[in-house]
Amino acid sequence: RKLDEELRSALRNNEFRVNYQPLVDAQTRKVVAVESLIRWARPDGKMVGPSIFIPVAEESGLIHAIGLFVLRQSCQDALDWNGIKLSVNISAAQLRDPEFPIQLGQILEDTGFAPELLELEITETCLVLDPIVAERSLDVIRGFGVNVVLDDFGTGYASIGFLRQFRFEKLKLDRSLIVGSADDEGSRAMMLSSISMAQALKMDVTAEGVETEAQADLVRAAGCDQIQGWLYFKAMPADQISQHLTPAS
Ligand code: G
Ligand code: G
Ligand code: MN
Ligand code: NA
Repeated sequence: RKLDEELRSALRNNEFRVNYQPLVDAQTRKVVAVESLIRWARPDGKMVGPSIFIPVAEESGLIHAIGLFVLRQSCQDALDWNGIKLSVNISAAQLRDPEFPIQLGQILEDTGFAPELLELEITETCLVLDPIVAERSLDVIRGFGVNVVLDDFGTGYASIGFLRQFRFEKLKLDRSLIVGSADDEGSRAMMLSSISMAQALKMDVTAEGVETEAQADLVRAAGCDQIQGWLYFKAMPADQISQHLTPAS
């Protein structure tokens, strides 16, 4: 209740910030995309991470307004970034809102951001809760040219049938699959078979949470397309992204 009210006033007072974590091409190691990650800069100077307040925002319904803020800010910021992709996290509640595709279309129109460069990261929870509405919305969203990415793969119950039904353009392997992969045979087997499966289904694959060269070597050898993790970059404010991009030729 109290946090809920604080979030409302945070939104009114413009206290949310969007940071961006670069993703690199597994082979060239050049930055090919960024993921938007929200932060709350409180008036007392504290920075609060999304795992604290996103669940509260989801419960109170404030996630709709916060989510639209993140999308608009991200599309605006990414206009300057030489055509790299922009990946934005979308909550289940947002995807279940029938107004969402219309609002997304409006943001694309207002900002002039190229829909082909936008990816929405969703988790399987969205789809399990309400597969009919989700599929209808995803059709509209894809009609704009926006890609759909399954986030946090390896933490839930996504079946192969499920992956085929929703035809995601990309799969993001959760960092729990990566962490053990360099020294634990079970994790490595799961990581390798997830990558093979994604390739068989013609999906791009990103490995998340890569922190060591050993993990990067492993996922690169397994055929991962992109790598995201502290080995290469942490999330940073918008004004620090350009310096990490290769100039457009
Ligand atoms: O940046 P960090 O690791 O603290 O993020 C924690 C969680 O918050 C992750 O699961 C991430 O997907 C989620 N998250 C970050 N930014 C956003 C956002 O803008 N919208 C939603 N719905 N989730 C976000
Ligand atoms: O759920 P989602 O995949 O959207 O969450 C992304 C979160 O993972 C962000 O909060 C980001 O800060 C965090 N993250 C990104 N790279 C790394 C990493 O290399 N190690 C760890 N521990 N967390 C990471
Ligand atoms: Mn994500
Ligand atoms: Na993830």
